[in-house]
Amino acid sequence: MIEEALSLYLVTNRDGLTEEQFLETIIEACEGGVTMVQLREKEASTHDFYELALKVKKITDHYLVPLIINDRVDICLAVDADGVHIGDSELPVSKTRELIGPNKLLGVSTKTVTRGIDAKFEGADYLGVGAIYPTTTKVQTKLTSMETLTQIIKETKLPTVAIGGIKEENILSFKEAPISGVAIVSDIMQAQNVPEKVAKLRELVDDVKGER
Ligand code: TZP
Repeated sequence: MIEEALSLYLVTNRDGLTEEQFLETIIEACEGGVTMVQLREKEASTHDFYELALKVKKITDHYLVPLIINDRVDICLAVDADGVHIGDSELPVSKTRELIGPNKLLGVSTKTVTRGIDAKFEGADYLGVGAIYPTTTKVQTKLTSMETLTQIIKETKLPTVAIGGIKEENILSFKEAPISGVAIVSDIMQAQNVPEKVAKLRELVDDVKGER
């Protein structure tokens, strides 16, 4: 299930959108064929994050698309999301697993094989690796090479999504990397025609995965 759910993973960004436009974008992305949604809120208060997560969950539930909460175990549990995605600044992976229990998904960001292996043994279900390409999305990150991405996947044997600067024009560059999918913010959130964009991205990622 996770292998399919990671195919086209929308990571949200509310910048420049009203709440209505934001929710509409998620609806259109689900209709278009994203396979998982991560609600990523870096500045919202706990209360606002919770309220927004409830609204997003109504949408993702309707489309049977798994919802992952970025960083916040408490929000994940409070809205009964499908999982949480954490990085180096959050609780340790093992503690996060303990808190969410065995049935929720746990994603971990990593840039190294060592961190990936540690994450696996502490209970990660999947890894997020990047930024693979330069990104315009507000994030503190360094570039990770295609070689490192491939090495992380081969050595951890965990389902892995690539992230960072991924768009329609460069998805096919992942043909040689054994990714489970791509995680995308701006190419979807800023698309003029979201369903059309998502359908095209889905076709490309299915093509990349289908090669194997
Ligand atoms: N982590 C590494 S790069 C990134 C995150 C959250 C942002 C990716 O955004 P975009 O717009 O798809 O480049």
